[in-house]
Amino acid sequence: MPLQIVRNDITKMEVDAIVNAANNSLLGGGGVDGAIHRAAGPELLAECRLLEGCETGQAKITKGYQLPAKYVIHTVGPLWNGGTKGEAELLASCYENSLRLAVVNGCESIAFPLISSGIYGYPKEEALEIAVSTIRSFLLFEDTDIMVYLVLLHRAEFLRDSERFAELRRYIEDMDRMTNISTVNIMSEAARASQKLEPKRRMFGIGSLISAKALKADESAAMPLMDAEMEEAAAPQSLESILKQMDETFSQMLKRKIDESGMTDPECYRKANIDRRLFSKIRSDDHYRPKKVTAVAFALALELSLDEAREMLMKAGYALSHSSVFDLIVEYCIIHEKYNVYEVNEMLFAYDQVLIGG
Ligand code: AR6
Repeated sequence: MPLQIVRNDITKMEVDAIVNAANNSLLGGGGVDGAIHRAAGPELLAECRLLEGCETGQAKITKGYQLPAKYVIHTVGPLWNGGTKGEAELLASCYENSLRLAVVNGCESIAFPLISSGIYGYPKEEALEIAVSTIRSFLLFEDTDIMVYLVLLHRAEFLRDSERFAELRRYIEDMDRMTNISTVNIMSEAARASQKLEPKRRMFGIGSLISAKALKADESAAMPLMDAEMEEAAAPQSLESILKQMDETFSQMLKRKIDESGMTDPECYRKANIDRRLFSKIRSDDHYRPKKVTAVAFALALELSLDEAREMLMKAGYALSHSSVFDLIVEYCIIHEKYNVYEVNEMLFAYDQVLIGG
């Protein structure tokens, strides 16, 4: 998986390079900077003294000394100043310049902390959004197979409660009510307390499962209509279409769908957050059975409809169930055409689910 979000202490990461969220002097400090210097030993500071500081948004490289990582890339994030002082651009350039420096130095893997989101006060949610979108663009548009880890020290509750995921939260809650699945631990108490859903809202939350014409203002009328709609979706298929589906394997369907989409193979596996070698394996073996996270990644990258996604998953032996949080998030994203695998992974990470890709 070319970009993985993980929860860990960055000083423990066994990668070619770890990134340090430093200050302009490069002479150490608190937070992740302090942790890296402590773990690397005094030789790191000695080498840093030779670098003569670093501009905000730029990056410089040193050896890793006693760290498991071969290199430390020191970058200086912006101090949060309300968001009007070019903070977003500066933060994005920290990721971009660090990635370039890593590639130029032959690194095959790199781990980032969430730069600026601690002592420098950048709102964590926005900092994460910038990190993910900048890394994504780099991986999509630069010719590199570098493996990137975004390392978060703590759980990402801040994401689960964020406004950006409010609709997803409602969707999971609605499904929870409908299916009576136990998602007691899915939502924080704060999020639950802040959500008093009005009937209409709830209906729209269930949203695209119900056709617009079926929506009525009266909540009690919504349920039977919805059941009918779901039954319709589950109507038996013709024998011919079942046989056709049985004939085509996952790998064959993937190749056909890539051709139909007009994408090239690299465009597709990069968009799916899939490693080139894994893609080659799937491509060359018609009977390859991918993991569910891999199959889902391709369904999203190919922007399949929910029915097509279900079909593709079925070929690999999987289904989407309403009693699994992972499946609900995937279903929500497909229904709402949120096909950006990297953003889907942010949602999955927020809910402590396994991430998509391979
Ligand atoms: N592993 C992974 N992430 C960590 C670790 C760790 N060991 N320790 C902290 N974080 P910060 P900044 C997270 O404050 O905001 C220093 O004094 C932390 O939870 O380290 O860019 C420098 O010298 C947060 O999400 O860096 C500068 O003066 C993220 O790393 C200033 O702090 C960044 O927090 C830079 O501030």
